[in-house]
Amino acid sequence: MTQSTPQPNRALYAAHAYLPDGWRRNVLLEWDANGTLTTVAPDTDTATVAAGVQHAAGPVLPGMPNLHSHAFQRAMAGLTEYRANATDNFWSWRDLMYRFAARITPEGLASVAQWLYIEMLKAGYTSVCEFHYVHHTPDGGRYANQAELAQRVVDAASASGIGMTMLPVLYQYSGFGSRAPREDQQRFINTPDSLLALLATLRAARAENGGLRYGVAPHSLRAVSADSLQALLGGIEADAPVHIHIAEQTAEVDACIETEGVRPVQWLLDRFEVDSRWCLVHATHVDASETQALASSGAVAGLCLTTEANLGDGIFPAQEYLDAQGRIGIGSDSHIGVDWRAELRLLEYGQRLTRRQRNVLASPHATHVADRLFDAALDGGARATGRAVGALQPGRRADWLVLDANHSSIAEHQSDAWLSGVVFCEHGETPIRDVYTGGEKVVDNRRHRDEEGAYARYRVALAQLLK
Ligand code: NGQ
Ligand code: ZN
Repeated sequence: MTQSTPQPNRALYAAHAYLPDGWRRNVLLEWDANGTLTTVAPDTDTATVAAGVQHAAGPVLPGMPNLHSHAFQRAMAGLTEYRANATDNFWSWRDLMYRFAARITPEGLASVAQWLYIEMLKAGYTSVCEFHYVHHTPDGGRYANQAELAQRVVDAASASGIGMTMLPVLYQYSGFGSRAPREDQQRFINTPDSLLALLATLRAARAENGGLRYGVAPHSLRAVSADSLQALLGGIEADAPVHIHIAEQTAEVDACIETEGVRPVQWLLDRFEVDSRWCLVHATHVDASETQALASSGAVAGLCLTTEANLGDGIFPAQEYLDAQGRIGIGSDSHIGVDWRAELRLLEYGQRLTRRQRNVLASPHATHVADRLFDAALDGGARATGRAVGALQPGRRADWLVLDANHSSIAEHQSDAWLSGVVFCEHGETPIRDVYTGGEKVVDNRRHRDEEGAYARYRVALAQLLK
């Protein structure tokens, strides 16, 4: 299709764009008033492009979905990097995180989330799945609007322009065997019914649209029972996304084996119809048979490499899983870093360091590691969002990044090395220049449209939290 466009403000012409079949030249992108791509036409003759159509400032990549976020934790990044006791670990970090969660207010959460989503957009994340579990007042009481905190997060996303999958979390117990919740978990606690009621309230106030989808998240096998998980799934649409923390720490694997007689991923696969609507976050500790079974299920393994490194979780068997055609996506989780390039780099580097090899996650079909991981994280991440994102294709959301072709990570390189430069090189400022979501340019030359005000509000919220 090489025709002029009647809507110059809903069209972009790119000398290079990364389409599902790789880098293509002279690509005309057009989208509709809802922000959905209608035309993706490579090899469009420049002469046929209508006057007034913008030309992209550099090569265009699809925007990356971020499949796992706890927005409030952005405000504690960098504040737990000291040894507080002889055996500092994930669980002692969690105690500190709970103390922080206890201090969050609705206004503070709104400011932190909005700044975080702006940071995500600037880094090239165009969608986020928010695994939202701080629901109630600090003593476990209900806000007048029971969905107050979730609504603040949804509003922060829409103000920033990032696409959102809101996943209200069911947190019911404190450990395997339906143990009673702890005092410092009261803000999180619901039954399946009360969580579904909260979700209904939220949906009534903020309806789904091209930039917003709802799903649910049972927090972990520690926090729900088989019965409550069943009840939760019975209360939502059959295709709504379902995310769960599954096997991050060896202690939870051990506790699962002790009480249930089987490892966590196996437990879930045995009891539920786990398919492509599922995202298993931190499927870190899987044995060989779970690795194969998870890959065959079609579920997405949600990998959060910088957080998993930060918390001392362990290393996921990525090579075996990818070779079994398993789906992956990436998340920034605790937001110790907000950069998909770093997530993909660390995914490969964990393998290199443990195997003492190079280019471990390449495949015979994708010899460039960065290309294989970028494609995999786009596809799996898009599935995890439950939204039509993750590719420059008609029918998908008009979400993309424009690279700076003069950046030292890619300048003078052939296009087949661009993704390698973007993912593996760390040379100064980001090579991501502009970012579009739903066809709107929300980041222009590395600046988000609301950056100054949002950062000022974030600092006020942070000062309040740290007082
Ligand atoms: C969370 N975060 O829910 O924020 C968890 C820690 C838990 C990560 N796992 C709490 N990274 O798993 O109990
Ligand atoms: Zn998490």
